[in-house]
Amino acid sequence: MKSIDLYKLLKEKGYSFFSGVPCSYFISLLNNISRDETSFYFVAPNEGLAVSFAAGAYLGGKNVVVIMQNSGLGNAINPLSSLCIPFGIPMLFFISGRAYGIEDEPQHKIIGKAMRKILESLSISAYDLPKNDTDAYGCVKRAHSESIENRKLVALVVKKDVLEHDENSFRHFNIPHYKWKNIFIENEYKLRMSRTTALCTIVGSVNQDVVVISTTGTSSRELFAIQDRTSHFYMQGSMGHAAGIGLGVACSTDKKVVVIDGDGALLMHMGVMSSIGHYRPKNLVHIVIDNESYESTGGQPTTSGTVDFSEVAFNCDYRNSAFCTTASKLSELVKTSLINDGPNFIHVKVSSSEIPKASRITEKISPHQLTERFCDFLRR
Ligand SMILES: Cc1ncc(C[n+]2csc(CCOP(=O)(O)OP(=O)(O)O)c2C)c(N)n1
Repeated sequence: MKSIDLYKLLKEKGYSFFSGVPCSYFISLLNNISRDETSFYFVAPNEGLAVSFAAGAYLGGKNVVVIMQNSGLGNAINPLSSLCIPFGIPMLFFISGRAYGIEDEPQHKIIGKAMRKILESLSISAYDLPKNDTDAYGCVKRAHSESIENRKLVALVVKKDVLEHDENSFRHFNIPHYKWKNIFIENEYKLRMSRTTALCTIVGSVNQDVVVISTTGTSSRELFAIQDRTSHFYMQGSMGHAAGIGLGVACSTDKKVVVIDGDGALLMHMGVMSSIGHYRPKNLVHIVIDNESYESTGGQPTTSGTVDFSEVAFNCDYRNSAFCTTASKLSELVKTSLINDGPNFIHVKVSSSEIPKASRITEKISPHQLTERFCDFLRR
C-alpha cells in the first residue's frame, strides 16, 4: 500500500491528529502527514506521551492515530493499560513489526516475538496490515470502526515494506518563537560541525582507559566505524537509557565515564538528568550530540530546538554544564571535564552525519560478546 493512500484513508475517516515516535518503516507516512497543513503531528518524546497526548486529544474531540516502533510498546504500556482501557478511550495504532516474522537485529528480537502476545494480554485487538491494497483498505476501515464503536484500542502491525515509500520529504515545522539562537535555520545548520566530526573529536579527546557509552541508532554505529575500543559500550536498543547505564557504571567503578547521548534519546527519558544531578558521580561526563532530529529513522524533527539542555543540566545540579558548536571548543570541554570533578554536561549542536550508512555493529560483534568484552575491560 502506498503511504499517501493510507494517509488519505485516515483523513477520510476523520483522523487529523497524529502522534508518535518515528520508526524507519513509517518514513513516508510521517512525511505525508507533515506535508498536510490541515493535520497536526505531535512530536512525542516517548511512546507513553504519544498515547497520553492522543488520549487528551480524544477527550478534546479529536480522533488520533498513534504511530510507533514495536520497541516503544514497553514505554506505552502504562498509559495504555491504566488510562486508555479503564477510561474507554479508543485509539488506532500503527506499530512497526521489527523482527516480527523476519530476521532482524538482536535488540528487536524479543519484542518482535512477544508483541502480539503482549497486545493480546492487554485486550488490544491487533491485525497485520495486508500488503495488497484492497485488503489493506478493508483492514484499516474495520479497525477504525472496531475502535470507535467499541471505544477500544486497535493496533495495526506494519511489517517491513508493507508501506511503500514515496519521494516526499518531511516538512520541518515553522515554530515561531524559538528561545534559542542556535536553531534549525538552514544556513546556520550547514555551518555546524557534522555529527561525524563531533564523534571524532570526542574519541580523539579521551584516552583508551575512559569508558564511552554511546546511544542507540546511527551514533553508535558511527562511533564503531570511527574507532572501536574495548572501553566502548555501544548501546543498541533501549533508546533513552544510555545515561542510565552510564550512571550505573560511574557509581560502581572509579573509571571515568563518558556518555554520548542523542537529543531524541535524551528527551525520551530526560528524568535521568535529575538522577545524575542528585547522585553527583564525580567521574561522569554526559554529552548530548544535538542534531535536532531523529536522524537514525529518517531525520524527522525532535523538539530539541526549543530546549536549552545545558541550562536543564545546570538546574538539575550537574557540577558543570556547557554548550558548544565548534570542534576545538568541544575538544577543550571534553578534556577539562575529564580532569575536573563531575558530573559534567556538554551540549553540542551538530548537523547531520557524514557516514549515512555506517554498517551494523552486529556484523562484527554480538551484544553478548560486547558485554563480555566490556566487563573484562572494567575489571582489568
Ligand atoms: C523506544 C524506541 N522508540 C523508537 C525507536 C526507533 N529509533 C531508533 S534510533 C531513533 C532516533 C534516535 O534519535 P536521536 O537520539 O536524536 O539520535 P539520532 O538518530 O539523531 O542520531 C529512533 C526513534 C527505538 N529504537 N526505541
